Amino acid sequence: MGFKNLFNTKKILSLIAVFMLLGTSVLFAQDAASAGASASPATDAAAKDTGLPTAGYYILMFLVVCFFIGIIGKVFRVYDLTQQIRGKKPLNWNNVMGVLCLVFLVAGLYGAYWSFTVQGSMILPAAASEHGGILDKMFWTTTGITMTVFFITQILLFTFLFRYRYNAKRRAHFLPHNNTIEKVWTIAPAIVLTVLVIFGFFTWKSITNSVDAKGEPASINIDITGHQFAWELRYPGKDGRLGKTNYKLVNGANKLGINFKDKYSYDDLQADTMVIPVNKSVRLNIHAQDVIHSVYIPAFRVQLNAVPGLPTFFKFKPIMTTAQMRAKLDKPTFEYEVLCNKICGGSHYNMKKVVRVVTEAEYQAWLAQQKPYLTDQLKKDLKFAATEDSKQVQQNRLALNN
Ligand SMILES: [Cu+2]
Repeated sequence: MGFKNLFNTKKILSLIAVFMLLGTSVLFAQDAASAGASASPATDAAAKDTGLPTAGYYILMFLVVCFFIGIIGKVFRVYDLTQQIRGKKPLNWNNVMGVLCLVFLVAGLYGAYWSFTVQGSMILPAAASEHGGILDKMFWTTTGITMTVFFITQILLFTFLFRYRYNAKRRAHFLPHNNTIEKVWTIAPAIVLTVLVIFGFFTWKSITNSVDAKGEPASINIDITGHQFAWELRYPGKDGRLGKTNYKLVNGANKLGINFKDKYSYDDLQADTMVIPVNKSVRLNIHAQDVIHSVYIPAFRVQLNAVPGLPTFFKFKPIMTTAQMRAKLDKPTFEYEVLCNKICGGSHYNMKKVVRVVTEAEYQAWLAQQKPYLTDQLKKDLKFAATEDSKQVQQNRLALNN
């Protein structure tokens, strides 16, 4: 047997397919194993028990479906041939394709309906922030318009395919060009898209308009800093102002690089939970220390990238306390959350913190319990007191020299 016979195209392709199947199965198995290894033995067992199919399973299922469609096609072909041998009318494939188009239309429309009713129930609850309502309105307007267009065009497309399928008795009308049709299908979407874009532009402008209205009390300034893989929060102390930061000052003890020469920084507070009072404007100052992260508070419809070296901010006003939302959703354990919405690395999923919306009194009580960033240890490390002393010494020296 020659070398060529041993390795023909079919054999090589089959071998590649087998290797791909094995490869993906092994990869998926490793993923499950490593996920289990990092967790406790109990969760390890649970991970193995999930019974999630591997990529190989889906590829096999796909091949099986293709195989069955092939068989059905062959059955039709055999039927067609026997009809011809018997001298009867052969199968009209145009009718078959036309009916299949209708079947596809009905199945597709049912699929759209199914995804609306099944996934539709998973959408976010009503916005818990002031600007969130406007965003929701925009979302539903866009969804309404696109869905209307979707249903009309799909129904027309497949009905026309069925209605005007090939018929030997009918001749098709040749339409090389029609300016009116060209104008209609260019101008109509252009108008709709322009309206949507302008609507979005003004909505975004109203949301991100940073200027405080006259007489409006200043927003509560909260710094949120993303790093792999956590969010750090910084609240201003009694002075209501946050001290400056500088990335060059970042070290083990001063993880945010707070410039403690700035007197506003002395009383800056650290917090583990983002607690904010209801119906008060909050200004989130957004920073990142390593890669691009994204501050995302879905319940408030807040999302903005956290870019290293480019501080940004997002102002919003929560309108519903956590307790009110729990009662509304009938979920006693519900919590608002701030998440990272950029796949920023292996432990990206760790980047979440609880956000709790409380009454003003509860907020003040909570704030009083938070610890300052400038701890006694940090004061020692930074020779904070020493600098004050050395200034005094220098002044004394100056006085002596004079
Ligand atoms: Cu991140």
